[in-house]
Formats: sequence, structure tokens, C-alpha cells
Amino acid sequence: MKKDCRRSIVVSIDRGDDSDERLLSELELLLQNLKVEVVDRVIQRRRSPDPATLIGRGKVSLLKDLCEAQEIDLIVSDIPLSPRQRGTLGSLVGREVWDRPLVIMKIFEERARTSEAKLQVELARCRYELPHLRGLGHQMSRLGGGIGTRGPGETEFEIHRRKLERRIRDIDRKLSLVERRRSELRKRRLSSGVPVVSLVGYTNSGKSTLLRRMSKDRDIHVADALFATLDTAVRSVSLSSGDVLLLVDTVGFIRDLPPSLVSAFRTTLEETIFADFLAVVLDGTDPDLMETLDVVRSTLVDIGGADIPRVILLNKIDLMDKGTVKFLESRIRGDGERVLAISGENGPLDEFEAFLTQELRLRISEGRKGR
Ligand SMILES: Nc1nc2c(ncn2[C@@H]2O[C@H](COP(=O)(O)OP(=O)(O)OP(=O)(O)O)[C@@H](O)[C@H]2O)c(=O)[nH]1
Ligand SMILES: [Mg+2]
Repeated sequence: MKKDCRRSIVVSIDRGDDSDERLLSELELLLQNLKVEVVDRVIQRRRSPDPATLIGRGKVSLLKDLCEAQEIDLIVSDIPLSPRQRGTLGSLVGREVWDRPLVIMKIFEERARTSEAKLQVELARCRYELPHLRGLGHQMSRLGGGIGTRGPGETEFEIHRRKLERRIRDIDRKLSLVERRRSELRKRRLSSGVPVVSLVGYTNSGKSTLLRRMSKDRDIHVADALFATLDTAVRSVSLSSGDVLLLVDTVGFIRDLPPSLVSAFRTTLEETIFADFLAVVLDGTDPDLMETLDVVRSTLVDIGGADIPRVILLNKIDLMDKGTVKFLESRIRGDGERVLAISGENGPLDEFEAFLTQELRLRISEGRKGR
């Protein structure tokens, strides 16, 4: 099986929007994380996607020629595909077809380490595959993931569908047990009276680095990779003021997180909102920093954490010049946020610690509302 470094072509629609290029480069970074090389791009300028094949017929035949000439294994669409589009495109080009949600899901699959994360990823994958079953056609045998299929046919589809549905019910049951245990732990955490601060933010922004540094726990996993963390870690942290808090680190956010992943990881994502305070970690070297901040804010709205008091930590300033740091700080502040510039890796954290001390004392004196 050709698993290492597969060759791909990325396809997309150019709607004349600024965000198109940004999304494409992010998709290529996601693919790099999966050891998939992007050999070429086929981008079509058109107002709306073709309902059957995403790109028009002419581009499909160009794509087919490119696949043969360049020994391509895989087509990756930047735009989420309907089951019909994925199936039709796959059979016309004769290659496996992925879309952006599937790419993100595959990264989650690779990264999942605990049994809970593994179950959540599998649940998301099953929910994603279910509507795609009919559209998959000849690709089924390649994507079956252990559920053996010899060839398409109504009964094969039916058997596969029923297996998926049974598995979804089974995982749902297992996860609800995990959720019960988790909510017990959460209750114990809350009744301890120790304030809880959650680290939230885009994937790879430096959340785990900060947790590792502040808790002095060398076992916290840090990596220059997307979605290095898929589970929740909680550590006790003593500030220089003597105050103690619980610091929570969990899964990062990304643009267009697939709905099936959001729902499967909902309990993990929601873990961040059982907090007195949020520290939003932003990678200062991100060229689309303000847009990323918007993604983080809208994800917080989605998971019900928008009203928790927060500070933005402009992180990785050791990699930036002073002028840029000042400029970004004032932009973020101008956007109505409180902001502190830090280097979670090696800069001083006393300003952040003093800020937390003051904030948490204020919260405690006001009483813990809504918890
Ligand atoms: N130079 C520099 N690198 C940093 C800093 N903070 C984090 N990093 C690096 O950024 C990468 C990602 O850091 P993580 O702490 O794993 O990021 P994360 O937000 O937990 O990422 P996910 O778990 O994938 O969501 C790692 O290579 C870190 O070493 C910093 O302040 N300065
Ligand atoms: Mg992490």
C-alpha cells in the first residue's frame, strides 16, 4: 500500500474571494501533516460549483490527463463535496477523492491517542461516511476501512450502511459513559473552589507549550503539528502571587471544522467553557491573525463560551520584531479585546500572571455566576 508521501492534485473554485488563497494554503499545510504532497492545483473560475462534479467537464478531463501524466494518487477538493460530487468525480478521474472535512478528519484519526479521542474520531468518520455511501461507487473497496466490500451493489450498500449505523449507536453508548465520568470530575473540580482558566485558540498557536511551562509538567505533549492535542489536560498552577488555579488545555480550533467532528468532539470542546476565565492563545506570526481571531471568536460563540471573560495572548513574540508586536496589539485592542504579548516558550510571564491574579480575585469577590 502506498501510504507514505502520496501525490495529490488540489481542486477548487475561484470565486474571486480573498479567503480562497488562504484556505488553499491551509489545506496544503493540512495535507503536509498527512504526508500528502500537493503536485498541482486545478482551480476553476466560476460563480457556483457544478452540482455533479464541482468543476466543469472540461476541467475534469484536464484533471484526468494531469493525473495520468503526473502519477497522481489522490484528488483533494478544498470545498466540501456532496456525496454525488465525490462519487462522480472519483469515477470520472479514476482516483480516490477527498475533501477538506475528510482531510481534517484524517488528521484527527492520526493524532487520536486516548480511547475517548479514538472513539470520537471514529464516530465523526461514520457520520461523515453515511451520506457518502451511495455516491462512493467504485471507491468503496478502498475506503471500507476494514469493513470488507467486494463490489458495489444495492445489498452491499445496505449491509455497509447498517454496519455503520450499528457502530454509531455503539460508540454513542460508550461515549455517554465517558461523558458521565467526565462530568463527575468536572463537578469535583468546581466544588474544590480553585479557579479554572482555559487555554483556547487555533491549532498550533502554543496552548500546550504554555500549559507545560506554567505547570512545569514536562509530560505535556507539544509539537509543531496541527491538532497535536485532541484530549483535555488539566494541571494545577501556582502563580508567583501564591494564588493557585487549574489550567485547562484541549483541542484547538480551525476554519470550517467539519460538523461531524464538532458534534463528536462537542464534549471535549465544551470542556473549555467550564471555566472562570479564558486565555485565548494567538500565534503572532500568523499572517492572517485578525481573521484567525474571528474564527476563534465564532467557535467560542458556537460552543457557548463567548460570554466568559477573556484575554488575548499574542504569542510567539520571540519570533517577531517589536514594531509588529505593538501594531498587532493595538489592532487587537481596537477590536475590543484585552491583549497581552507573550512568548509561551521562553519570554517572561509575570505580566500574564499578575493579570490572572487580579482577574481571578475580582471574579471570586464578585461570586461565581452561572456555574
Ligand atoms: N518560537 C516560539 N514557538 C512557540 C511558542 N509557543 C509555541 N511554540 C511552538 O509552536 C508549536 C505548537 O505549539 P503547541 O503548544 O503544541 O500548540 P497547540 O496550540 O497546543 O497546538 P494543537 O495542540 O495542535 O492545537 C510548537 O512547535 C511549539 O514549540 C513561542 O512562544 N515561541
Ligand atoms: Mg496542544
